[in-house]
Amino acid sequence: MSVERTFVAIKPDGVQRGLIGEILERFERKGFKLIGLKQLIPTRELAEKHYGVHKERPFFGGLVEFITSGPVIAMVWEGDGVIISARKLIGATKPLEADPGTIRGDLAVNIGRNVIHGSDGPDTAAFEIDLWFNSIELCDWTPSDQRWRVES
Ligand code: 3AN
Repeated sequence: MSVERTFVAIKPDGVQRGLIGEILERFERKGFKLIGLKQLIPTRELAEKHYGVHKERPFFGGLVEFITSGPVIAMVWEGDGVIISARKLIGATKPLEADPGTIRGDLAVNIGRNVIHGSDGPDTAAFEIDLWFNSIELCDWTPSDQRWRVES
């Protein structure tokens, strides 16, 4: 398993519901490394680029309205296999189908208010990290307890 980076965002519903701490804690406790973190209200241009693959879908307009409706917490997490692992921590897109123990399984009920986004593959992760962050906002560092998480 190789060290990867992925883009994760707490959507406006997660921020408004006070779930930032709970969500950050799940990624920290898993052992992933936080490389970038910021709060912003996405512009329409950013939202339309981010959800560009869905632009022909009937829910695209509502999705863009929703993601631009308030603050979002944008993050980059790093670690072995973090792209797939983050998707597992997040759970299925439809919260009612997400397993208990996952973020959506525990904290959401509705597909249009599913709290969190995570990149779905290496190409998407690279695209989304580049879209949401400048390189100066990404911090490469070594946690002091790193040797207790991964074998060197
Ligand atoms: P995921 O976020 O799990 O990768 P995608 O990429 O299929 O899921 O969909 C992106 C976002 O679009 C979802 N998180 C959800 O908020 C929204 N979405 C997907 N399908 C629907 C739908 N049928 N109705 C409303 N919103 C949807």
